Amino acid sequence: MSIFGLPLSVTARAGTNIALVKYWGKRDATLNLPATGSLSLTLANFGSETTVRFAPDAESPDGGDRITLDGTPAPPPFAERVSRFLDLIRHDARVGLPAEVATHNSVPTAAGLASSAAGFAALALAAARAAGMNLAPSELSALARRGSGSAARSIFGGFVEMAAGTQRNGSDACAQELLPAGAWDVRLVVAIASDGPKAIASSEAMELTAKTSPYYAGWVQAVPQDLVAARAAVLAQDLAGLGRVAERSAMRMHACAMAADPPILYWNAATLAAMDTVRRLRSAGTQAFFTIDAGPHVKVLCATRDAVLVEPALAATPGVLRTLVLAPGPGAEVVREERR
Ligand code: 2P0
Repeated sequence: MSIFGLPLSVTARAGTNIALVKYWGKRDATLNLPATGSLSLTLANFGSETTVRFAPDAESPDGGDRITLDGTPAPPPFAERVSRFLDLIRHDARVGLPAEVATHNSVPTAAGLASSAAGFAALALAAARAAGMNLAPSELSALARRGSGSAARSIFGGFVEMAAGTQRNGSDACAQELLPAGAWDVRLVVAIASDGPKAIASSEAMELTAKTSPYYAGWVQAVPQDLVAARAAVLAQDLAGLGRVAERSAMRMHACAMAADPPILYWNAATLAAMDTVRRLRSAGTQAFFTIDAGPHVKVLCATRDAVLVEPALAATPGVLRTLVLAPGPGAEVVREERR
């Protein structure tokens, strides 16, 4: 934004992240405040790039923001969610202009690989800068959280911890970096277990779980100990310690969701087979540990040198469609700024 001259167009990039201590449930849906903290790994080369420009000529034919996703007009639910998020920035920055938003994803949208984490992190950074706001990283993280809880973590690189916060306005419900991307030589090997969209969107599934699962209170109560153990394991670069917490956190999150009414089950046969592959690898002496998000895919944490064993074992697992080997990556960053 500029009062003088041409509007500022800002392009930002963010990587997706995978939680090792899961976020599943909110304490406030309006401010999107999580019920618990979470801990994640931000990934390289697997995310979103978004360009934002607030300007009078950015208005779409129907009078709203002009929003594209991978070069074509964004589907209405996506565009509405983005516009609602931009309204927060317009309010805070006192900008009364429509925005032009062009998002490109290198994460398959809505496949349980967290495209919203990278998407809202990149959008928060690009839109805040384009609106002339100068936010500290923690403020940017709290802003990204309003778009999607997991996006708060993608503002930072490497291993990241998200705090549940205690303030009613959510100002302390933000993430911080625990260990930068280059500090620990690990990989996440992803076993893609289906090509379809997820069975139920995570926001909706979390709400249903919180309302109907008898295990929800136990889940919320158990997360803080997992965070203490996972944080210590990250700082000590203790793979077995971190892996043990990650598997337990994922199993508890899914157990809690499975006990909702109606039940939420994200797994398929390939998910179970891949979990079995990880256990067999471990029995044979390879340190590998799984986590599973709101979808059937299995993500396996291992040392970089062991990815050459883990990847073929997952690729040969019945029902696994393909595999990806992902490295830790940086936090959200501005890649281009121009006046046009
Ligand atoms: C996580 N997930 O910690 C958990 C584990 C999925 C499974 O955060 O409602 O898309 O937008 O705040 O961030 C996915 O939830 O939910 C997620 P909203 P979000 O990664």
